[in-house]
Amino acid sequence: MRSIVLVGAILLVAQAMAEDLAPLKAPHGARVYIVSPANGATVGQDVHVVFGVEGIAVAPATDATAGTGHHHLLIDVADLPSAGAPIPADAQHKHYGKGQTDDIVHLTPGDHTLQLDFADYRHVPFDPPLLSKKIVIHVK
Ligand SMILES: [Cu+2]
Repeated sequence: MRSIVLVGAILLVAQAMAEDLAPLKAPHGARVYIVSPANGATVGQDVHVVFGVEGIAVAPATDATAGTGHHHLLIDVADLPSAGAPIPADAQHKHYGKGQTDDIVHLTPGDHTLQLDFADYRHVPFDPPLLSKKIVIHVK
């Protein structure tokens, strides 16, 4: 009996959390793009990646102002982060929660894909998601 009550309480909390993470609407016309490197570029192992955004403002993750968000760089990510949940934080999902608009990433020789996913202060992607084109670079 007690465990049923406990499970019920956990489900209620989980439901409340899921509702809290409903994706925010992306401003109409907003777009995100990789300024450099160019798609198909051959680069050294320390890659300067410059992030571009239009129609939505960059802000630190501590800033919940509507119409703002921060960049996430997806490195060799095949499956996009799911809607309604924070983007994972690991070596393949880099967060720029201070509002950075570029980074130098160290990559191993070979082909790699780069893609930006611009998300809100909760690290949750917008609806529709603000994804850059996915580019392929060749690392020497
Ligand atoms: Cu983030």
